[in-house]
Amino acid sequence: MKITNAEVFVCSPGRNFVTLKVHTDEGIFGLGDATLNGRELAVRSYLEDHVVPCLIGRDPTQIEDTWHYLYKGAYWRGGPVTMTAIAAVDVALWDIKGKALGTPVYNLLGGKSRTGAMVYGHASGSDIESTVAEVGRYIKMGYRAVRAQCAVPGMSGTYGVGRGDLFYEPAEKGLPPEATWSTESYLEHVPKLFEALRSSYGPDVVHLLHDVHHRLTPIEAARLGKALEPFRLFWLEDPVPAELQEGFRVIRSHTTTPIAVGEVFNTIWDAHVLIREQLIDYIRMSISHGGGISHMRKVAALAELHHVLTGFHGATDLSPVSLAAAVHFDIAVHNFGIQEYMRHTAETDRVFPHTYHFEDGYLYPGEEPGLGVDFDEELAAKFPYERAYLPINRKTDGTLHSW
Ligand code: EZ4
Ligand code: CO
Repeated sequence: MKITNAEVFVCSPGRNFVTLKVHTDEGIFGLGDATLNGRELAVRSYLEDHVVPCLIGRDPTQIEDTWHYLYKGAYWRGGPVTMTAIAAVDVALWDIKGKALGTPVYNLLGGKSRTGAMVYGHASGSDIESTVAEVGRYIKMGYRAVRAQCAVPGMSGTYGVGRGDLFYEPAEKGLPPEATWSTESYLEHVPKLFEALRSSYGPDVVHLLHDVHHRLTPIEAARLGKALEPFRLFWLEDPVPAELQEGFRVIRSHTTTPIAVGEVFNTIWDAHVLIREQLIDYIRMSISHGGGISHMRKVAALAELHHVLTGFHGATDLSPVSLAAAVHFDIAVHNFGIQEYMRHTAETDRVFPHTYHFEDGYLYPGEEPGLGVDFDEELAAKFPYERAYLPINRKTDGTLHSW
């Protein structure tokens, strides 16, 4: 089999997605997600201008060799643009392999370790009462785990607090909007939210999660982790910016609240110290930003040795192609922890028809060969790219802060 062509599509059925379609001389094609929120066109160019010409004529069954060809062959290793592009090629090749062999991708990854992947959804509200009610809605829909984010009094536009009803979209159209941040108000407010959640729903009906979006210092994060211990979080996510990983030692020495990190990591080299030193409990790298299925298998295997579970990023900026790949991986890999899952808009679901499905708090993959996801090019063309960015975040004195 040979790769004959690969096309990159940028569309915006509710939000922007970059999709790679790899064609072969046997008529089989594979799909990969190349979406990088707020930097979509850079990945399109990386693929179209630098990767696709090198793919033509290659054997699509040589997935591991192609991965190293793109990673090592570039000389310039790693980074989000490169690794998202490599991931898209890798996932498309796994899709092709599954179709060629007539088997779903999870079967190529060792078969099922479980039947479904437990997911968490995002509940948020403008105050504690409405956030508690929103968590209740997710419980009623069958979710076993819910991330709770609440607007902080006195702060405009708290990041991670959804605007829509059951849909969550972190990016905004146009140029980046700006929001304000006060650590003092935030640290006061969050424990009150989780106290209210546990007093409403009891100690064990639902797993509760919270995302800090990299906005605290290590000692502040340690204080928050300690304050949240009575409410038994499933995890506290991205407590500090993760470039300086020593910060996690400080957090770890103060609190037993489980820690999750990694949605902005791109390679195993971003994660190996945190995993080897058992400074985290969940690794949140995703297939689409972490080099694809081939690379994430290595991350998961390293994590398994060190009691770290997977908890893939799965916000709405990861397309249904990513989500399909994640669900196959989640049910196969032994040290799976949880999968983030925010439902896409109806337009997105129509552009990417798929067979994975949600039921009773779990996602289940389809049984057809490959990933079980398709791409409707004609429909996608009706939703052209619209510039959109993640918000900028400033402290109350105007200093730029983590997003
Ligand atoms: O900020 O997906 O856990 N989920 C998140 C998301 C991310 C966006 C970034 O593109 O933190 O909201
Ligand atoms: Co996050």
